[in-house]
Amino acid sequence: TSGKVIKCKAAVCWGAGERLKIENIEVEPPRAHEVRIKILYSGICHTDEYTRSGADPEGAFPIILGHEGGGVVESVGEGVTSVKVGDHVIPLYTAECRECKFCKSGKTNLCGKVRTTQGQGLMPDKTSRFSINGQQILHFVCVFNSRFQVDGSFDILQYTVVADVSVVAIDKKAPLEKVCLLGCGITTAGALLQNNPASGSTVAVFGCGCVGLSSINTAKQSGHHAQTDPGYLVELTDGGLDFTFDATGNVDVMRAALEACHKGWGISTVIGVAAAGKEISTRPFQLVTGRVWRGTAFGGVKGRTELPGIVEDYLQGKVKVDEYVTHEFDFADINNGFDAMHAGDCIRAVVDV
Ligand code: AHE
Ligand code: ZN
Repeated sequence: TSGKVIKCKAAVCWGAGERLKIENIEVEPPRAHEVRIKILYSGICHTDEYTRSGADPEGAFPIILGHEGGGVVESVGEGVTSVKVGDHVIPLYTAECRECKFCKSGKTNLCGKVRTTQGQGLMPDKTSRFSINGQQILHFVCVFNSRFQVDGSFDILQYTVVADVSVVAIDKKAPLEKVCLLGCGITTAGALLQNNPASGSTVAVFGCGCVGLSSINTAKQSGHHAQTDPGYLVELTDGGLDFTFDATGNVDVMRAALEACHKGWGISTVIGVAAAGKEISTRPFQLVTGRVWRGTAFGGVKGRTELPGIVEDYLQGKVKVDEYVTHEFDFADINNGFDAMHAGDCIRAVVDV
């Protein structure tokens, strides 16, 4: 298949608020510094639903959603040295080029190299690798949910194309149907560790989806006391928490999380993604009196440098992943995976692409 267009099926969202439709699409080969990946599994994240629903100010259509994938490198474009055909990989919605101002700063995991085009649903050269009868279909962040047939054969394969700075090879021993969650939810929850909390700190996490629950485990495993009941918090902690996290995306909850922080030193970290037009507010006095309001993406993790180590930690039982997969769906039932997120009993649904 290397160097050839692959014909396949993909779950396409044609417009804001529409259900995904399974369509025949064409996937072009990777160009220079691009990687074509056979995606085997993809988790469904609230951010996929957020964009599908029309709440994302950057949302553009038609698009193929998905950004929590696990797969195998099918082919690489010219100049790709970081991964090779056959590698097991996780695509990264937060790239790591190691060359831009952000990457070189040593202060952030955010990378500037592909962010602008990624937000437009395009590859770095401002084009898409996906099309339907010549009509361009956009990429979402970096992964591609699809099931498709290579010309004339009955093989079921599934592919996406990403920039080489947006993908990392991991240990082949790790089950991709589980560690795909490290492509977003579980890794994002590592936000706690970014604050270098002293052992014994009090931590509250607002929002108990994949990110929230995993944050609680991170807190517990690093020797902190985690609580999730906001009503109980300020009283219980004699003045407030050392650290709080919003994993809801609800701006009122973000405010509550800040204000549940201890005067003088409490740090509240925003992880949740809020809808278009939403803004946060609090009395400035909350900050004057020493609370810090901050945010983080992808848990502050530099994907290419750090994700392989997180996979090793998972393999050694130090990072929980399997526990968060509560639902599994076939590709044809992908819309049911989106419905499951609204039903309340779903931590993560993984699609067998
Ligand atoms: N496009 C939105 C923002 C979306 C957003 O905040 N995305 C998260 C990843 S969500 C994963 O589930 C993020 O980390 N963003 C960092 C980045 O560089 O986009 C908007 O409001 O415009
Ligand atoms: Zn996500």
